[in-house]
Amino acid sequence: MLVSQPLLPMSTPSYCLTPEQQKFYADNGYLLGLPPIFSRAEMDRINAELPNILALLEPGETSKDIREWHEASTYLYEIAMHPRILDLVEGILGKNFYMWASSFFIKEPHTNSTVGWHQDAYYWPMTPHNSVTVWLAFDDVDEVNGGMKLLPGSHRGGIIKHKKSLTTSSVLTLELADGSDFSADNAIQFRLKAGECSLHDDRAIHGSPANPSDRRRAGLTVRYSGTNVKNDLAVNPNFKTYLCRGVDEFRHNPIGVPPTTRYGRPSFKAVSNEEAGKV
Ligand SMILES: O=C(O)CCC(=O)C(=O)O
Repeated sequence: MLVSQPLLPMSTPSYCLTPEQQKFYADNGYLLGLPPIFSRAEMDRINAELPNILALLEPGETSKDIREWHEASTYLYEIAMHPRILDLVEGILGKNFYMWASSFFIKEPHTNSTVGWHQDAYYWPMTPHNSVTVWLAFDDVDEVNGGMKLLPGSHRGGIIKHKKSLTTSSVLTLELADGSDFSADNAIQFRLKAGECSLHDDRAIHGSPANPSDRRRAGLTVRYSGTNVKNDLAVNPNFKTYLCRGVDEFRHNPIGVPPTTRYGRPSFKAVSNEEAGKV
């Protein structure tokens, strides 16, 4: 389907992070309590179009295989590049940053898939660590339907070696063990309404349990990095950047071409450190 009309209005009230929120993020590695990115009506429209993206999955694939489809789908690109989101990210990364990844974490009701404790940075061949994830809630998300948990301050403790997942329920193949690698005792429960988002640092330890509830738990992660961050193309050769704000004065990375089709999937697969056999 070619682009007909935009999914979302682009002229929006902007919200800038306060100095207190910026300090909280720097100290804790995450941010909650932000004003909604999208209204209920906007989220309804976004959710109504989600099946068109899921319909592009091939036999044997799951929603977890939707990685970097913003490169071929204006539906996802519009969300990922929406000014209300970019305003928040600018408050963390500063004037010059790009968007480079998007993926869904969808847990249907009564499903046992989990996300093992991990640090995103362990999976990504990117240096230095100057990346933030926006986790946009497509549903109301809480402790009942498998909402994410994160260990405050863990982004300041360095990158820990991950081991092969012990449980088959984790959608990730590498994880950290609560109790031996770290302690999750002080982990914070993320709660979001549909249309709200959280922010987290690429080194923060986080994960999420299964969804035993009657409610779906769907979120879209979009990843942004400062222009000083370089991807190792020997690991992830199809890496593409979309400049969000400012200028790319470093020119470390290839530049992507915005999509022109509402629902599409790229012909390549993104490659993590683990998938490339580097960790
Ligand atoms: O959705 C989740 O439960 C986990 C998300 C995640 O691991 C991430 O955003 O990096």
